Parts: sequence; structure tokens; C-alpha cells
Amino acid sequence: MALMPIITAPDPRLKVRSEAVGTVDDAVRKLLDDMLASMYAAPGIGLSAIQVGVTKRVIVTDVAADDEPRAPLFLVNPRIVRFSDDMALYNEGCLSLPEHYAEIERPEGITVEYLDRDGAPRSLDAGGLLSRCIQHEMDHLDGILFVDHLSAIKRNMILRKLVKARRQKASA
Ligand code: GNR
Ligand code: NI
Repeated sequence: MALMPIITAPDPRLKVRSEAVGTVDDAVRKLLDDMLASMYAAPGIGLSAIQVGVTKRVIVTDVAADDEPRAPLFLVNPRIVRFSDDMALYNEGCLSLPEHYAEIERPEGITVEYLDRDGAPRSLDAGGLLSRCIQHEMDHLDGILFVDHLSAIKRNMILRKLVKARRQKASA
């Protein structure tokens, strides 16, 4: 399984809206497997294809705790068909915004319809961290980062720090 480098903001590629997958074939399965390996290596609890430069509506997640068995989930062409009325706050991170975190409010629960790794249609009711992670990943598929849910002041502060960190890394 090949590890794929993860794109960090600011980068115009992260703002692109991803395209639906036609059929879940071996090439899509290889993408899913490479994304999962890259997510575990990062380490992270979710990854969208756009973060590795592929503009397909494909996400992987595994929100199992470190002392639990792995529980990978592959979602192709995900569509949220229910948002709960109750909202929740969570301190979000993002592999494309390394070392930055912010409290983001989202619906607590969702129902998501998607194609699994075999191309079979599935429906999943999620709450808690899984719901949070799927909503965060689905934002990526529409070119949205968690900082886009913040005020322009907070967003630009984080983006400026990322530019500065990248400059320092490049000249180190
Ligand atoms: O690893 C990740 N942790 C995380 C924590 C809170 C809310 C969302 C996430 S997803 C993130 C990995 C990532 O950037 N996925 O796009
Ligand atoms: Ni992210």
C-alpha cells in the first residue's frame, strides 16, 4: 500500500469540489486502501481524497480508540440524508491544517447514504465522533475546511501561521 502525501493549506487544490465516482472498481479500491494507510500513518481519524490530490467523492475514517481493534470505514459518493436538530461543539483538527484546532458547531447526529468498498449501497446512522468526522470529511469534498466555519479574523490568523510555518520549514 502506497502512502500518499497530504496537502496542507493554504493550497488552491483544497478548495476544489470533488466529482462523484462512476463505479467502485479496482482503481477506486486501491485509492481507498492507499488513503487508509496514509490516514493511519499521519495519524488521523479521517481522510478525504482531495487531501491527497484526488478530486473524487471518496472518504475513509476509523474512529476506534487506540486500544480497540481497527474499524475502517470506506464511503464513496456519501450523501447526508438526515441532520439531527440538536447541535454539538467539538474541538476539530485537520491534517491539512497541522497543529491548529478550533471549536466547531455541527449537528450532533446524521444519517449518511454511500457506496461501500464493494460498491454496495449502504445507510449509516452516526452520532458522536463518527458523525463529526464524516461531516468534516464531507466538507472537504465540497472544498470546505473547518476554518471556513470560523470568522475571517480567526481563519486568516490560522492560514497566516501555516504560511509562516511552511516558510520556516523550507529554509530550515
Ligand atoms: O484526524 C482528524 N481528527 C479530527 C478531529 C476532530 C474533527 C475532525 C477530525 S478529522 C482529522 C483528519 C482530517 O483532517 N480529515 O480530513
Ligand atoms: Ni480535514
